[in-house]
Amino acid sequence: MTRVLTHFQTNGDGAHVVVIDPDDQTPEIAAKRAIASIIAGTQAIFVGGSTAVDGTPVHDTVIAIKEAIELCRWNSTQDSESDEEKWDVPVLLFPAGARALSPAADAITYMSLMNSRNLQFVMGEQVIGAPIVEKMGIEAIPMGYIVFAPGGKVGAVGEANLIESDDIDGAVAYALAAKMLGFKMVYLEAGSGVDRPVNPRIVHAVREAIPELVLIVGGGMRSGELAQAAVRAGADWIVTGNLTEEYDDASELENVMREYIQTMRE
Ligand code: 1GP
Repeated sequence: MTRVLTHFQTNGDGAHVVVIDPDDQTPEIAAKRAIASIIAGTQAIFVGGSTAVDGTPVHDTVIAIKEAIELCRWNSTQDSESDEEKWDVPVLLFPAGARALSPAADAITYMSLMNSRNLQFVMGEQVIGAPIVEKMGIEAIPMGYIVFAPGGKVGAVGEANLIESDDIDGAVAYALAAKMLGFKMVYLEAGSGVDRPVNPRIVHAVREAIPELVLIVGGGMRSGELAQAAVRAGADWIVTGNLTEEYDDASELENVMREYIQTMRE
């Protein structure tokens, strides 16, 4: 079962993911933001944050988003001019740990924080979560998660040995290790809300080193121009979190995200 992985492999080259932190908003608001983003062109939703959360807000948030997407899909079937495929947007767990799980999700980014000093984030939570995910029967997509300076909260909480923004050899070595370990996706993370996203030169070098893996880049991608630089350097998918959470008004968010995604793809 690799349906969601296929979605990531075939829609890359300038696609957009919204990451929603269940601790920052109610499930209803999360669903509204997800829908506004999808109308604007977002093609996947990650649910999860960098702090350990208990499973309930994660589960409620996943359910609210999934129900809202299904409702929009149904509405689109009633309208001959609207495109039902637009709603083929998977909701993935992007968990901080083994407690942040929900069986309602379409898939889970089964990730290892490769450059953490703490074994718990490299393999510990993964071992605790594996029997739970197996029982839930959701698709697990193996992902190497690599945190760069400045790193933000995830760099600190995840006890990462941050990779400096000019350390191209270091970044490439991690990316190659991710490939050799069998990961299908690699996520280059600079940290949520940071003022310096991952250096496009690093994105480019990693892209060249692992052309067959899905390459995701996030952290501090505040503008369409920054996202465009990462896409031109070879990123398949760009993630934004904070940007989405700045707007309470759905139509305002939709306009901002539409412009962002358009610029990103130019
Ligand atoms: C978090 O990389 C993401 O994992 C999102 O970062 O909040 O800065 O968009 P931002």
